[in-house]
Amino acid sequence: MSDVVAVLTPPGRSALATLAVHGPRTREIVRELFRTRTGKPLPDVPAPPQFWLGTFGDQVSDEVVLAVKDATMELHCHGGREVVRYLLELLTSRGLSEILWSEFLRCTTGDEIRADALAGLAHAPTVRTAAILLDQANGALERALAEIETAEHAQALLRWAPLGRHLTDPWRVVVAGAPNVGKSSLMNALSGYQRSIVADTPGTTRDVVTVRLALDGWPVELADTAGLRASEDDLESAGVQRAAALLERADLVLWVVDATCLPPPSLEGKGAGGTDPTDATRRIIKLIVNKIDQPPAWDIAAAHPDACVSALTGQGIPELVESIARWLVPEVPPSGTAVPFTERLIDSLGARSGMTKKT
Ligand SMILES: Nc1nc2c(ncn2[C@@H]2O[C@H](COP(=O)(O)OP(=O)(O)O)[C@@H](O)[C@H]2O)c(=O)[nH]1
Ligand SMILES: [Mg+2]
Repeated sequence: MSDVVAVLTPPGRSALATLAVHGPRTREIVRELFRTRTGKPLPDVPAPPQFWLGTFGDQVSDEVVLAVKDATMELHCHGGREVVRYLLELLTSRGLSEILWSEFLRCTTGDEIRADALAGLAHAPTVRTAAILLDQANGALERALAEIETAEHAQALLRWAPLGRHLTDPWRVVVAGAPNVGKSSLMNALSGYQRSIVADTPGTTRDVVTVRLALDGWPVELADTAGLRASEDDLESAGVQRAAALLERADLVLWVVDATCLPPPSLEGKGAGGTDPTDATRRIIKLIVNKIDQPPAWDIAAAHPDACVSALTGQGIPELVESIARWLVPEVPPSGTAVPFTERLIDSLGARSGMTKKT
């Protein structure tokens, strides 16, 4: 194994930066470059964990805190780009290779699932998703995988695959429907602030507007689409095409209809996709009746809507938020549950359960 260095903090200016080093020669190299505050070198074999305040570098030297851990050492230094670059150059000139922080996690934890879970944690958008990833970093999935004996065991783990896919990536929720039914207004009501253009003229939303939200702790990317309507206007047609593409990759479509407008558009293609949990293309479509603050122009109950709201008055919006969370995550795993959270893990479980992935 070679000697490696990785910057653990994000690029850019900040108060502090952290560099981590690992490998057979790193201790010797760090001893050569590090001086404690009293000017002495590090003791021969510092027993971890230890923290030293000192300086690092031979000519220009910067103040650092050196953390000696079991398998690695960390340098906590000033966060300016030039300081970080100087320290990196010092270390690479002595033979260390610079690698990405995510690769560093892999080669120092020696446990791929833990490394992936820790890397995923950096991207977890909500506390709720971070908590599930922490469980996996702490071994929930590793233990469950070790205990798999039958195809049924693998299948049982796959039950959480649809959730596992969204621990770092938001669920995509698309607000769709005919022009003027109140899609942009609904999106604004859900996100709690004015975001899309709202107007009385059909076709005002010419493009796709997205906003990221946490609904009941689940990360959601909400997209407002141009009305699905053929148009002479080229600009708007482009928006309609993008909307169709967006619908293709949606996890949930909120199909909005207008309570005050006859006739209620038909709900073509309503219904969920396949039931195979290894299939990432499942899409749920729900019928949302909007403008219920007005007298209805048709028999709403007969259409069996999934939610009735008024984007204008906010009536039914809290209930809709709850429903969306439930549609996306019908069952919440108890803490400590093994959740497969990468496509690679889901695929290999799929193979062990005898399920074939749909293409
Ligand atoms: N009365 C009422 N009007 C609404 C409601 N939601 C939207 N509207 C109005 O319907 C019109 C079209 O809304 P908009 O959100 O732009 O529709 P979109 O074309 O589907 O995005 C606007 O004049 C809105 O103010 C509602 O819940 N009740
Ligand atoms: Mg609109």
